[in-house]
Amino acid sequence: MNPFRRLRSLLLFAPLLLALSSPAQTPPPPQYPALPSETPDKFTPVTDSFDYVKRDVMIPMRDGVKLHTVILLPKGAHSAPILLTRTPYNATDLTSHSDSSHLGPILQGYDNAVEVIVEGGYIRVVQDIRGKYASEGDYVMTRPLHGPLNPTPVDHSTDTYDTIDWLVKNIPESNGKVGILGISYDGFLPLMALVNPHPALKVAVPMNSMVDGWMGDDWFHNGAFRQQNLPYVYEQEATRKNDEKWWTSHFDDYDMYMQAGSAGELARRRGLEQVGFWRKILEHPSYDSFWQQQAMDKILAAQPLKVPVMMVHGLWDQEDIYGPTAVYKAIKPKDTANNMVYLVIGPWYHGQEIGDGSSLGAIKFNSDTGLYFRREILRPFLDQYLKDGAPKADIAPVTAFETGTNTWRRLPSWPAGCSSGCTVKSTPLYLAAGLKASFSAPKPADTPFDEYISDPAKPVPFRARPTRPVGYDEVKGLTWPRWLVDDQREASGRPDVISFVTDSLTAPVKISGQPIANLIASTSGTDSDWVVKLIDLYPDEVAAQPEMGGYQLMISADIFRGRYRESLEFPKPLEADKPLAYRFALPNANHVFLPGHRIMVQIQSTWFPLYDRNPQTFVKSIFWAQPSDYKKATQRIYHSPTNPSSINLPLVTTP
Ligand code: PG9
Repeated sequence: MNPFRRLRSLLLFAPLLLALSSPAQTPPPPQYPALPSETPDKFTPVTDSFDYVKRDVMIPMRDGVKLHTVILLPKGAHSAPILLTRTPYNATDLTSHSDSSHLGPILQGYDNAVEVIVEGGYIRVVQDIRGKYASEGDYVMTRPLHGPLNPTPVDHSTDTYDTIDWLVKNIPESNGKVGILGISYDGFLPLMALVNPHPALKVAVPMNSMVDGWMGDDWFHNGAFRQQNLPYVYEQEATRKNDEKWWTSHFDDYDMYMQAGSAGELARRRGLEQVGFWRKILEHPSYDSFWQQQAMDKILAAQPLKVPVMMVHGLWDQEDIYGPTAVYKAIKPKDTANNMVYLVIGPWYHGQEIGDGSSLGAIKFNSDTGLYFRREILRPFLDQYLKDGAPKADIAPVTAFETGTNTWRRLPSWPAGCSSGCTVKSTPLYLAAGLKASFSAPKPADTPFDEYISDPAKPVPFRARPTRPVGYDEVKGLTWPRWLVDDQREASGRPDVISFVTDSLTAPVKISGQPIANLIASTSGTDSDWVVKLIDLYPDEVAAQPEMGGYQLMISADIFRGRYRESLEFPKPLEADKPLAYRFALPNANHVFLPGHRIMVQIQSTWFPLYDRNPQTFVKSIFWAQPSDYKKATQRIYHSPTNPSSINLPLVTTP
C-alpha cells in the first residue's frame, strides 16, 4: 500500500479507535435477573450409609516430601490391623473400582486379595510412591537403596518406615500392627520394607516380585533384552501420571521391531533417551555393579531376618519368573528356626493368584488354585501375624502346586520333592543322535551334532503372529499373560528350531526345582543366543480334552546370550565354529510328566520380538547393532560321548 494513503486512513479512523479503546466510554454490562449457579462452592458427599470411611492424606517423609496415601477403614473399625500396599500405579485408581457404598466393589479388580482384606476387617492403605501420581518427589525406576546407586538419604526402605510410623500414630482405629503385600513392582516394594523394618511391620507377602532386572525378571534374561517392555519404560517415566502414551505403528509388534532394526534405534526414534532409566539401560547392558548392587536377593541375603515373609511365585510368570524363588533361596538359610520364611508356588501367570486360578490358557488345574491360595494360605497367614489373638496358622514352609498331577503339596523346603524321604537329584536328560532325548549317555554316532541355520532376518516368533503388545486386556486381544503356555508345536516344525524327544514314558517322571541347560554348541558367528525349552509333549490324542492331543507345553524355558558364557559382566566374542559349553539355570518347575507323554527339548537362537535379536556378529552394544551386523549362522548342538549336551533335570525319587 502507498504510505500516504496508509497515513490518511489512520487519521480518518483515529477518533473511532480512540472511542473504542477509552475505558470511560465502555458500555455498562447488560442487566438481567440473577440466576445463581446450581453447583455449590464445595459439595460434601453424604456417605453415612457406606460400609467404609475413606481418608485421603499426604504423609510427610523424613526429607519433607509428602506421599499421597488412601486409607480405607471398615465402618466402626477398632483395633484393626493395617494392610499396606505401596505402588507406582495410581493409588486413587486402585481404590476406586466402582461407585459402590461397599468396600469390596471399590477394591475389586485389582486388589491383592479383596476377600481376605474385606472379610478380614483390615484397614486398607494404598500409597503412591515418590514421584508418581499424587505423591511429591522424584521418580527413579525401582529406586535403589541409599548407597552407591542412590546418594540421597531416602529410598523405599525409609519411605516405608516413615509411612508405617505415621500410620500407627495417626489411625486410632488400628491395633498398631501392619502387614505389607503387593504384586510385581508392588511386590518388589515389600522386599524393600524388610531392610531396617519398622517395629510395627509384622508380616510381608511379596508376590511375583521384581528382584533382579538383569538375571531373569523384567528387563533382561541372562543378558538378552526384553524389548517389548520399551512401552512400559516410556509411559512410566515420561510423565508423573503416565499420560504420555507409547504409540503403535504396526498391529503386529513383530513388524514394528523388525522395521526398527534394533531396540536402541526404535527407542531413539521415539525419543526415549529423554528418560533416565532408558539411558541407564543403554549404559549397562551387562551384569555390572549397577544391576548387581540393586538385586534384591543379594541385598536381603546381607540383612538380618526380622519380619516373617511369604514369597509367592507363579510357575508360568511371564514377567518376574526369577525373583521370588531367588529371594527364598537367599534368605531361607537365615531361618534357622524354620518359622520366618515361607514359599508358595502356584500354576499361575504373573499375579493370577488374586484371580481365578482354575486354568491357564488350555491348561486346566481341576480346582480354583487362586481361591485355595487366598482362603487356605494367605488369609490364615496374615491373620496370625496381624490380628490380636488369632490362632497360629497351619501353613507348611513350602506349599507347591504340582502340575501334571494337579495336586497341592505341603513341603518342608524347596526343592524337596515330597513331604518326607524323597531325594531330588540333578539327572542329565541327554540330547542324542536322531533327534532323541534319553537318560542314557550318548553313544558314538554318525553325526556327533545336529544343526540348524539361525537367520536374524527371519527370527523365530515367540508366539503365533500377529504378535500383540504386552498387555492384560483379553477383549483387545492382549493375551500376553498366557504366552508361556502357548502350544510350541508350530515352533517345533520350523527348520530353525531343533527338537529332541524321548520315547513315550512308561512311568511318571517327576521334577522339582531348576532344570539346568548344559549345552555344547557351536556357531559360525561370533555371538549367539541360545533358547532352551523343556516341553511336556502330550499323547497324540487326549480323550478327556481333545484339543490337548499332541500339545507341546513349556514347563521351563529361558534364553542365554552367548557373549556372557565366561562372564556375565565382561562379554566376549565367541570363537566361530568351536564347540563351547553353555550352562544356565532354567526357571523352577514342579511337574510330573505322565505315562504316555514324552519329554521334548527345543533349542533355537531367536525368541522375537520379546527378546531383541542377537546380530550373531559380536558388536560392542547390541542396542546399536547395524543392519550389516546381522548375519545368518550355522548352529550346531553336539551330542557325542566327548561333547554331550543335556538338560539336567531335578529328578525326584521317592523311597
Ligand atoms: N512386571 C512389572 C514391573 C515390575 C518392576 C519394574 C517394572 C515392571 C509389573 O507388573 O509391575
